[in-house]
Amino acid sequence: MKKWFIFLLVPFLSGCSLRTLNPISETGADQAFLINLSFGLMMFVVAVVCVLFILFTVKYRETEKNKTDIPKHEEGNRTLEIIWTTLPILLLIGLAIPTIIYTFQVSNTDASSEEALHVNVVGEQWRWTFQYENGKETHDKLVLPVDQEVVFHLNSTDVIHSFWVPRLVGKRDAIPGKENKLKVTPNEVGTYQGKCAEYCGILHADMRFVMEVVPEKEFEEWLAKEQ
Ligand SMILES: [Cu+2]
Repeated sequence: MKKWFIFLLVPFLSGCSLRTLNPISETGADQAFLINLSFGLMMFVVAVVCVLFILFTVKYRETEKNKTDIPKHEEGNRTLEIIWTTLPILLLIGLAIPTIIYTFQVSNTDASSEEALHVNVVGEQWRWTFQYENGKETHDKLVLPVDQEVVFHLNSTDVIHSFWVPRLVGKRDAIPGKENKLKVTPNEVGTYQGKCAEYCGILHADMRFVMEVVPEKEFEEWLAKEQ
């Protein structure tokens, strides 16, 4: 087997369930849209550059016929200069507008609704603690009701950690002495993996947790139960 063949096997290594591009929340979907948009714009630029590169290499290559030609001297080309100045500006504006809108939306935890569920999330080397409003506390297991807005209050007792449930929403840091908030509404019942996304010491890779999204009634029962 030739060595390059090994690269064909790469897609089969994708058994990991930490996926970000099929989110179960609207905020996650907005973020996935931003990823797709920036990737799409980037691929557009890559495609244009590749096509022009190939076109010019072929068109202006040296042949027997043009070997002794001296190219015409150009003093600049206003049309071209306007095009390659405005096009990147337009691309960046197209990227900036949705990015700014969605970034402010996800950061605006003050706009959370009255009946939002508040959960304290404490990161420590190397586990997660989740504290509910009634005093219930769990480790490495986060249970949430479906279709209910939740505001996470992130904190840490030692070093900086990063709270991340890939299918729910993007990462947010848990910093000692500073509360970070994250507002999101999970819209699909299921069990999801979460982990610390900031290197925080020797057992960082083991700092995982499980997020269970359950129907409202089931959540109420779970919350009322003794720990
Ligand atoms: Cu950590």
